Amino acid sequence: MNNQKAVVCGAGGFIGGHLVKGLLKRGVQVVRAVDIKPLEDWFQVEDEVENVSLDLSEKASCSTAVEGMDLVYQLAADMGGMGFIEKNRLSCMLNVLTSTHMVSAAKDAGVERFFYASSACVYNATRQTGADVSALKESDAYPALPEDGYGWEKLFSERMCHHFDEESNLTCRVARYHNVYGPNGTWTGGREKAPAAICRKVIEAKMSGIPDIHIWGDGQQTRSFMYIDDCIQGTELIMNSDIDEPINLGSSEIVTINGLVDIVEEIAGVRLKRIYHLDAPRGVMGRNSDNSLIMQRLGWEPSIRLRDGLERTYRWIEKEMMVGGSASVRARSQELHTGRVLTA
Ligand code: NAD
Ligand code: GDC
Repeated sequence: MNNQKAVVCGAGGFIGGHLVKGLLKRGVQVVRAVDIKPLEDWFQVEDEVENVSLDLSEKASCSTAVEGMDLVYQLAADMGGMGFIEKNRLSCMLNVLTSTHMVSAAKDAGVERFFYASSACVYNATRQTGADVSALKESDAYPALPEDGYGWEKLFSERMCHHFDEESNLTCRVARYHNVYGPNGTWTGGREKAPAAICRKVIEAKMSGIPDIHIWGDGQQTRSFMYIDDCIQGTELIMNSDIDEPINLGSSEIVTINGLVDIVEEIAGVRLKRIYHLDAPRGVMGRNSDNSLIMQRLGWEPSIRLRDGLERTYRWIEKEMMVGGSASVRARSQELHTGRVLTA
């Protein structure tokens, strides 16, 4: 792979930023990194790469992004955690422009391999109604009843990739990521997912001296969370494999949201009063990744323990919040405490 040229799209975001770094470390020649955000807003920037700001919802920009490339990693999407995707279904659906123009431009440019980042949100909602849900296997995406907006777009784009793979010379690989967390991700602002949000809320409580935590839902919901290093390794394995159908890339270590809070409290050395918001965005009641297929095909599955990944994530967010200053943290905590900002 080392003399092949790669572009990472969505490189200014969480997973894309780590992917550029991970590929470079493994000797892949990442030539280009692309994101719609201005460079100063990227989470991570690698100087040895050509870093470009382009709006990939436009076909011409996609052609520029993939020009001269052998490998394309398509992670660009307007997305976030439940707080974002439940209220921005249209923006999520419009990601179809980016996904479609990207795969089409890659084919036109004679790219060899195309990776598409799909999501566990493609799975049929009726299979995720209880906390004690069975782990989702790949076939559980059909008959289709995915998360409205975000999940429909991912499912449609998966199928688009499938047909490009089937009917053109472009080899497409698709991973269904299950909730990914780690340092250098979004931890505030409304797009953050539960692991980062809970770390931030615990740190806010500690710094402000207000010993409460606001939790969305009743805390009994279950999820599995994949640490970023496993995500990057799995992405590379899937990209280089002969797996021509969408495949789960997620941890199978299931935890309740209350259990997640327990772990973060333990890392922080605090116990907080829990306040549950039953009308806050909750998503499905239970979700876990069935890893039989990835084990069968790759002999590998994500294995970083949640406790270990959360420790690293917590320490990183804590550092970020120190830089932000404890005064702003106190003010923010105060807002949360009084219920004026429920979604943050
Ligand atoms: P992220 O929001 O941190 O990164 C996505 C990046 O895409 C952002 O930097 C954003 O600016 C960029 N982008 C959005 N629209 C664009 C456009 N039109 N042109 C160019 N760039 C654009 O998200 P992430 O967590 O790094 O997720 C990466 C990919 O993985 C996404 O496709 C996401 O849907 C998928 N995914 C992520 C998770 C997760 O838990 N993080 C789970 C399932 C799937
Ligand atoms: O946002 P998320 O991590 O996304 O939420 C997980 C659960 O944690 C939800 O039930 C939510 O109500 C609960 N929760 C409790 N408190 C909080 O403060 C909080 N903030 C957040 N964000 N959640 C809280 C995600 C999608 C992604 C993606 C992955 C794929 O759904 O948002 O875009 O594709 O799934 O697995 P989640 O796991 O529902």
